[in-house]
Amino acid sequence: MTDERATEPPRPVTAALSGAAAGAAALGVAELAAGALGRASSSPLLAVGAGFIDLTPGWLKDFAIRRFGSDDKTVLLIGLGAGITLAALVIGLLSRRRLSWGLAGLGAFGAVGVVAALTRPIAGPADAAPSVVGALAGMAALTALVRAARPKDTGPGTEVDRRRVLLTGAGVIGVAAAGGVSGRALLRRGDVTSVRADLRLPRPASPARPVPQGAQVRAAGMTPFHTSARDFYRVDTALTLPQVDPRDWTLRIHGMVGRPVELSFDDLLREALVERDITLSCVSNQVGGDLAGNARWLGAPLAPLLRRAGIHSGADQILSRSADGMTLSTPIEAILDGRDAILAVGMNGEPLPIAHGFPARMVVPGLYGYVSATKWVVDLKVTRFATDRAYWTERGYAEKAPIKTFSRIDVPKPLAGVKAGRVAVAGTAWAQHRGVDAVEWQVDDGPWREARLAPVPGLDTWRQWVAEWDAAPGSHTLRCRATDGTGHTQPGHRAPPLPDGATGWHSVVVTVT
Ligand SMILES: Nc1nc2c(c(=O)[nH]1)N[C@H]1C(S)=C(S)[C@@H](COP(=O)(O)O)O[C@H]1N2
Ligand SMILES: [Mo]
Repeated sequence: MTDERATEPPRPVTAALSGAAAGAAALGVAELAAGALGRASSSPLLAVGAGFIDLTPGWLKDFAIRRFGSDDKTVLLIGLGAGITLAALVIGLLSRRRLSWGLAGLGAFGAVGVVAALTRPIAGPADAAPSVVGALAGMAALTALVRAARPKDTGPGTEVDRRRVLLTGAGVIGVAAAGGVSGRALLRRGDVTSVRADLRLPRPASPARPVPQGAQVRAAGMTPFHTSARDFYRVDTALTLPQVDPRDWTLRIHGMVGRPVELSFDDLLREALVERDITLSCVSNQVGGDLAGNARWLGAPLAPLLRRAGIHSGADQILSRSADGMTLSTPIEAILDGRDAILAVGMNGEPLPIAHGFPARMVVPGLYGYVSATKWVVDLKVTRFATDRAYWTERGYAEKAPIKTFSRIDVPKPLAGVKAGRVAVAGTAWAQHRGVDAVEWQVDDGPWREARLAPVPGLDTWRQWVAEWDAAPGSHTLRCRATDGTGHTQPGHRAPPLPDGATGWHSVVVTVT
């Protein structure tokens, strides 16, 4: 009798690899299903990744941004991939003991995908399908692989049919790859890159004020006054960029209003557009950090749009929502007080880049991005802070967050070596909508001295500063602090970004030889 050997399970390596292959087939087929649906957010991989982002508390977000910057999402996806691979190997090993255990493991995976996809803010019931179909495909693949690897009774002894194992394995990997590749290709159907490239924006009814001569400090390594779209920092929770076609785009203004409004993109372009230089900055920016950028925005003023809808008294918040379900809350008074709060469609003379909110985003000078700068915006609800809470507010950030008065040293760079003698010390300061009235700088613990301020077109952009330092040999610490238009000076006390923006003086250590 050969019963003993006939029930002998496949070798551990074969079993583990079978699990990995079955897992890959599950993900590949799920991608294909997500592609067929045309909904990236229904892909279990992306839905689970997005779920992770949503479960991230404020302090961990600040940590991830500090450590990985704009690569934070790549790091998340790599971690997720490693976790899934490990789990799939374990599922393979389990199936060696009993196939049903392996199948249960794949089923559990599918269930996680279903929950993640259905809890996305923009989910519909169909979004469960890719995880279900993927899990079923993975189960079929695992069953086929385990059967193929089972030793067969060949009369004189038992033997594993290696050819069958290899062919089955190749088939499963082929399904995984074909599913993944075609799924991704199908998802690219919705890509709006070419729609954006063909879009022509109208000229502004009110052009930007010219940038005064000298706004740009001439010093090697100095930050440019205008930030190009390519160099502009990016902070958002979107794992895949929302692809919003302007032909389908509408903006709803509703809630505590007399007449709800729905605007098409063409309606928006018919408004009297303004062009303004405005510096955005992120609440997660650390002392000395570079999560800020200054661009020329083209857009429709928000105040008249809201007034046309007829705001009820008692409303104090605009809860804005993006195409991917993100919510941000902005105090109504900041939008109505006369500042250039706009629904932007253009950035630096072009349609908004997709990563920066194409086709429309909010820009409100003076407020951190998370309470004002909604990208891919599709909905404005007029409401009250007491009624509705936005995404980051629920994660520990302040409800209201005016940008704090900030200055940093851009040159010399930290730990730079410089020659003794005349050295240009220069940097960037901002206090949007209050303006920067002074920047002082200090060497070691010497006296504070006033730097020369470069001219600016208005209160809503950052302002460059420069000073001449007679540098003596040795190691020195340079420090700076700004004072805004209300007379408030940036405090030396170090506070972290959470809950309403970092404080502290920026310092740079340099070696003079
Ligand atoms: N839809 C959406 N809009 C968003 C965010 C987001 O996560 N989703 N992040 C906000 C934050 S925290 C900041 S600082 C700014 C950054 O804008 P940028 O990426 O164009 O620099 O966008 C804001 N708008
Ligand atoms: Mo931000």
